[in-house]
Amino acid sequence: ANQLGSKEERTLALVKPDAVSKLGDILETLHAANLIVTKAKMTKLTWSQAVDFYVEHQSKPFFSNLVQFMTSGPVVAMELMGDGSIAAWRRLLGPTDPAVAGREARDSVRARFGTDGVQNAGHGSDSLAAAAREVEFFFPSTAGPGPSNTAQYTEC
Ligand code: RTP
Ligand code: MG
Repeated sequence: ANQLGSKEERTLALVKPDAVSKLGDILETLHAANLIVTKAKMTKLTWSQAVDFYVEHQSKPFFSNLVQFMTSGPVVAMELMGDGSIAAWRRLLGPTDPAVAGREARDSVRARFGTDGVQNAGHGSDSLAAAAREVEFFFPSTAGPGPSNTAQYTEC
């Protein structure tokens, strides 16, 4: 079956370190939008994990600031499921820059909880392929039994 637009579409939502204290508000926002949290994990990314996660941005001028920020405290990773969840969650996040979000999407997560252009409260996968990669990144399905399945992530 074609997953595009299906009720079972999944995406990866990250609550970035600057917004982890607002997790309750963000869960309320997800609930109001009929997005279901099907997996969740709080973890502190290592430098190398943050570099891997954002490897597509490695040549951008903000890359080291981004990795510094993403490793500055715990993040909350969630798999979301719902009709058009990839676009729906990015719409709830709002524009990348919280200052722009404050002008153009005042109710968005980034307008409400973002800090600045790098510290912008949340991340959402931007395609079906990215969602598949990013859900697997935080919730690997291939690891066998035993502690190695989870030991790669730091407890908070
Ligand atoms: P994300 O990937 O985190 O969901 O955000 P996005 O698609 O809206 O933005 P993207 O262009 O993919 O950028 C990834 C993250 O890098 C930081 N950033 N800083 N200072 C800057 O100009 C700048 N641009 C991007 C943000 O944390 C952004 O979410
Ligand atoms: Mg992006």
